[in-house]
Amino acid sequence: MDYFFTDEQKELQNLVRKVAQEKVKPVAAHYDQANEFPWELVKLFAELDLFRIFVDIDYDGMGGGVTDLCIVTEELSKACGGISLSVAASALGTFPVMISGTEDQKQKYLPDLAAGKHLAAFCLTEPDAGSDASAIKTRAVKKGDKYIINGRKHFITNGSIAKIYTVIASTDPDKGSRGATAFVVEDGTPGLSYGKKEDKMGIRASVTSEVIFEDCEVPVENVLGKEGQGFMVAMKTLDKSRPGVASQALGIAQGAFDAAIEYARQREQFGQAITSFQGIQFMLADMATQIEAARAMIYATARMIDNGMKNIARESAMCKLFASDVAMKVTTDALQIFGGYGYMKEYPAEKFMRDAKITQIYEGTNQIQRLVIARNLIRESASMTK
Ligand code: COS
Repeated sequence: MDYFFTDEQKELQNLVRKVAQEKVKPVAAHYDQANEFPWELVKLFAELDLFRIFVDIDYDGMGGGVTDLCIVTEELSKACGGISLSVAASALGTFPVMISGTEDQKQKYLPDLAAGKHLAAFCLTEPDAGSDASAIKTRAVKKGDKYIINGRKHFITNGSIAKIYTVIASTDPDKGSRGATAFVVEDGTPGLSYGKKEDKMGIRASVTSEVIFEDCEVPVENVLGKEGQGFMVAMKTLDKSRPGVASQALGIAQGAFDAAIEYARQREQFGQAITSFQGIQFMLADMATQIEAARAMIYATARMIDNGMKNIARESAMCKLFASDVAMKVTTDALQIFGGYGYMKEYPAEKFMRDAKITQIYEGTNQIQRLVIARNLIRESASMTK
């Protein structure tokens, strides 16, 4: 299918596809097994300007928006869903500055993030506030020209390796979601430390850890948007980044499909390649169709976002819901095509399946995506009948 990418986007796609297949794929199993962050590859991605593509041109970015970020994430995820996250998670941590930052904040933080000199991380989730994001307990108390932050964020992608943390904390607990405020906190700020590094089922090349604030002082200049707008900053950030998770799921699904069809062409049973059996053919046909449907939805939504469409919560949630469910189904079927070999770590199928699972969970579980979609549908229906 043709997604009508510009010549520049096709060039980007070809470049990242080549890098993913030649540099990422051969080391994906190593980083997965070692549970290690791929600093060497991140350096390469920075040299190739992959951290620049989604950042606005005024701040040393390339202005490629969500579409180009999805192209990069899809291609890298075909080779490794964990390694692709080094770019995608930094984008998630960068979006709050792009969405709500002042001119000074943008000038201060975005050029280094665009250069890949620094990574960013987004800190919303807490041990007791996952789906219920407005239940955060991390407190920020204003004292003169500073805020003192106390609390614990967990399951933070890029936690401990990022330089820039965009943090949602409560400045007025009585006000719930209207009492949250977004901040930028830099690595090295006294009172900021890192806790447990998670040992995960999948995306093991990505670092996930606790981020701890103990009397962590940040200047008032580090507030993103206005006090009390933190929940909205978080929601707008997630609206913009969920198509990125969807493209990660898409890449993982495509990678698993490519491995499965190649294996099926070579694997012989009953004296013939297993691709000659209708049981396998129908599985391949369904997998490819689902992948293409996810791709169509993701790039249509990404284009919509880049064209400035305001209310994108529903479409963005739809992308993540659909693509991550496709990834889980396709990677499970790919493993089935590999049969017993698929269950073994020597073959790539089981890693695709492990990496796929998180896409149904993070940046909002798929149950939360359904809730977002339904609320928007009902609101829209009510406004049409008024
Ligand atoms: N854009 C802008 N504003 C939004 C918004 C969006 N997409 N979604 C909600 N808001 C606003 C609402 O308009 C409301 O504003 P007012 O108080 O001015 O009316 C406010 O935010 C609260 O919204 P709502 O009542 O819908 O909040 P809920 O507590 O019911 O929760 C969900 C909303 C469940 C959708 C939210 O908590 C969520 O997305 N949870 C999942 C979080 C997540 O993805 N976690 C993963 C960690 S990040 S890796």
